[in-house]
Amino acid sequence: MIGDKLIYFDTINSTNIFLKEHWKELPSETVVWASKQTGGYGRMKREWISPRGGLWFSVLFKPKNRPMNPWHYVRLYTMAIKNVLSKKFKLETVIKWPNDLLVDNKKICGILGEGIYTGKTVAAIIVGIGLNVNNKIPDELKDIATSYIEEKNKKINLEKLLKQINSTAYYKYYIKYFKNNTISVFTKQWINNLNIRNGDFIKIISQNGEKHGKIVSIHGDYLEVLLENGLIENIYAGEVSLRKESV
Ligand code: BT5
Repeated sequence: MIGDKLIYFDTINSTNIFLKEHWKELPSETVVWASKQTGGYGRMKREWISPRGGLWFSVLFKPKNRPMNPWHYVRLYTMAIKNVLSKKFKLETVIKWPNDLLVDNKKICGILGEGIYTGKTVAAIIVGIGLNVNNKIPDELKDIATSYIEEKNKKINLEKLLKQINSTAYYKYYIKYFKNNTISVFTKQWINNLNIRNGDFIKIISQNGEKHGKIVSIHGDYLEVLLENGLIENIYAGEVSLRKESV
């Protein structure tokens, strides 16, 4: 089961970095959890603010006969956390493509998947989960982020929450769908839970600037988008941030 091996730190630079340094000697499904991170990061090495009170953890997967694409494992955790927050804690969230959970358009959870390659094959996948739980949101993030305590004015026991998330990920999704012939069923479920639909107008923000377009079709790892210049382009999950636009 995910988390049978659990490594806990009071304070660490980043739980993802720990697994990047130790993945070789650790078994698949090891969980590393820290009460506080001093060097937490997100995609494109953006800072992830991780004070005490939040749930900061990473999971190691060494997939044998299982899908190799790190994005499947990011999706696994968006679904598991959405499910646990709704069923056990009465907090509804929406999944923002490709890796966030939002409450009223504010980010409560961000997930980062990283692949470790030996040559061209993936030897390990590290999924880092940042969930704002009992932590107050600092002023600089107030407009874009929220936490469970800000929404509900209640606290959650972090160790119990961690176990609930991992067992939901494992029993509800991982052992059912994480096989090469059933993963597409899971991806479809995930797409149905997204806050975007075919036909939505979106703004795509990447390192090369902004583009506007209309979604033609939604896939796990990319969106097919009709751009303003009339061209259809595939927008890949690793590269862009999306802002939904009204017409
Ligand atoms: C993510 O990146 O959303 C993935 C974050 C993954 C963090 C976990 S914590 C455990 C593990 N160890 C790590 O070092 N990382 C993982 P991205 O989509 O790039 O979003 C980053 C952006 O979110 C930042 O640029 C800020 O705008 C915003 N942000 C930073 N800290 C936040 C927080 N605590 N809550 C909400 N938003 C935050």
